[in-house]
Amino acid sequence: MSPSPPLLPQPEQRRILRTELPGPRSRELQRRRDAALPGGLGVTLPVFVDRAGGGVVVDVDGNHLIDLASGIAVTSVGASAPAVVSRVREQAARFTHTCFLVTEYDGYVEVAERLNALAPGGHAKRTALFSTGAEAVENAVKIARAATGRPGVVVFDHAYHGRTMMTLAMTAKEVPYRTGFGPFPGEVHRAPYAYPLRGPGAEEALAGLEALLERVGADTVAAIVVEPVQGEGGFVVPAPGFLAGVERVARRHGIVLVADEVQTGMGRTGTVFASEHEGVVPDLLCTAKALGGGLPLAAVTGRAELMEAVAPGGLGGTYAGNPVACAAALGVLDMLRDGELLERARSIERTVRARLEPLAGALPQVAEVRGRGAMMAVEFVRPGTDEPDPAPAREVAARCHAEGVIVLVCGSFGNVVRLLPPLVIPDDLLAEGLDVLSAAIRGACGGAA
Ligand code: PLZ
Repeated sequence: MSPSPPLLPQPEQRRILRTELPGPRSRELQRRRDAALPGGLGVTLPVFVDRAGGGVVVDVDGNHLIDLASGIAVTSVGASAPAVVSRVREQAARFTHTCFLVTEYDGYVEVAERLNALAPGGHAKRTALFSTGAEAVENAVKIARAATGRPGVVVFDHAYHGRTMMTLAMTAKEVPYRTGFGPFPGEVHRAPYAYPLRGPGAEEALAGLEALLERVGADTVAAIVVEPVQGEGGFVVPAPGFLAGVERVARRHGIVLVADEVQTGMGRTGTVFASEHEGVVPDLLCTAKALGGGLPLAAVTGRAELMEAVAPGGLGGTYAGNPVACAAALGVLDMLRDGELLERARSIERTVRARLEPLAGALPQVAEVRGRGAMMAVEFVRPGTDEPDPAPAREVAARCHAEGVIVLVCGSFGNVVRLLPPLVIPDDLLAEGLDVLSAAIRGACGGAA
């Protein structure tokens, strides 16, 4: 057997534009894509990637783009972190798959042990692994129903939980996620989320939740599923007291509190889990995205007595907890251990606020700069109103993309530009990305660049 080749050095951590974006090779690949793939698969920036790492994505035309997206909050430790890549290579050489339901391997157990230790709360915990965020959320619902014997699921305005049928029933935004795909599973009820910019406040939203429970019968509700900071819905940090209030309401009615930390988890917000910012202890915690460091891995971590409510054979999946993905997760968990990446997330928040908050005062279209840690966003409105305006968000993103900076748009109204840089992005690259973004915002809002 030939020895494995050395790891590639990290791509040069610098923005380099060699062609217009997308360049000729990307455009050629895009033509093939358009002929071979359905249009229902959208794309943010039609650039094809050759390699990626640190804070840079290198495309097939040799352009180095600044990555402020991390493949939607996945590559928090970088897209080719040696701690992940070397474990993945080693595991892939030993075996790629057995199906954990057929014969077992220790990597799965170690990921579970480490998530049990990291998740908030000192109670006994268990972890079951899956492949995608939606699958984790679906399984949390199954576990909550099995444990309570109740059917109902409460979710919130602006929520996003995935694209499978149950998680689409739980997701709030109609276009493009749900349109044409119904009917969806029933027993899903929607309560108000305390969205500081658009109201209601924490107390009013909690009263709305109580009123909903009164209406549907609290004793028919198995789970309240909440994103501690909303992701696709607009990077909404709930008003202080809201999450803790939701936890109190859930406890009062014997309802299982499920935190969907698919986007917020694994250090993204400056703590390992965003629930920690308000001292909330979820009964079940869903993780995915950054957990696998780029490989598909998801988890439900929760109270032992709830997790044990499902009969043998009730949980699983052919690929659930794939050994190569578990190896990657162990690399991610190693990198999170000393707290340095959590501090990086907090420092990214300080840098982003210092650079972007002045724009909120200077430009009437910029309603708010908000977020936690390395999960930051800018919301746009029509000047002089609080009416959401998607046009500047779209234009800001287009200007950034043309300049080689990858940003994403989100929000129920499509009017939020969000930043999810890898936590390992070098300071100077982040600063340059923010310079491009600030100029794009000024340009799109008619201010001087
Ligand atoms: N819960 C909070 O953010 C995924 C969606 C991308 P999957 N968000 C990115 C797209 O348009 O499909 C997400 C999330 C939260 C669940 C999910 C679902 O995770 O791994 O995409 O299934």
